Amino acid sequence: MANQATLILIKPDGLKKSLTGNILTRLSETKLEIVAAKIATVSRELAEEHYRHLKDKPFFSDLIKYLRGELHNRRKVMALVYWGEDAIKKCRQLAGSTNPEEAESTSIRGSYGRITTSGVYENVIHVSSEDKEAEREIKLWFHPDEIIVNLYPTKEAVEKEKKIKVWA
Ligand code: DAT
Ligand code: MG
Repeated sequence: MANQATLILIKPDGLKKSLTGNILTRLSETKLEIVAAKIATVSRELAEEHYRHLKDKPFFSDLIKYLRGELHNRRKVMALVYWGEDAIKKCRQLAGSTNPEEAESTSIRGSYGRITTSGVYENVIHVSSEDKEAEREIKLWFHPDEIIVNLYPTKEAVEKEKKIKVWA
């Protein structure tokens, strides 16, 4: 298997439960390389685009609220890109099944996830499911220059009159 990239999100429940260090330690077992990392607030557009394959599901609006941190009063996620051999399979294995009650008890979701009474799967982390999805998601969450390796082709563009914030 060649090197591949995967997006990892530590979701708002993971941040609220102070699991960041723990999750990163578990993921370090994979010996994969972290090639991008940041804390990000999640706009409605970003959340809906991220989970667009689920937009017809009855739980979609709760899922969007969950990812945006509305259920945990933590309006942020930690987003990372892991890179290396078999990255998706290795990370998904450590994450465990989507449903935290079905996830192996030693997996991240099995250890720390829960299902709320309203049926939301609070499963602590997101891991891309396959190469194409990883590419779509990584391009959604990161700009090319936030990633320290060249994962996908880029082109040069000039941004005209864009206001940016600088240190005062
Ligand atoms: P995964 O995150 O394992 O790739 P997915 O892409 O099918 O799973 O679903 C994305 C998220 O949506 C998942 O992490 C939690 C939520 N979800 C999926 N199926 C659900 C269900 N039946 N009830 C409640 N939430 C669900
Ligand atoms: Mg998925």
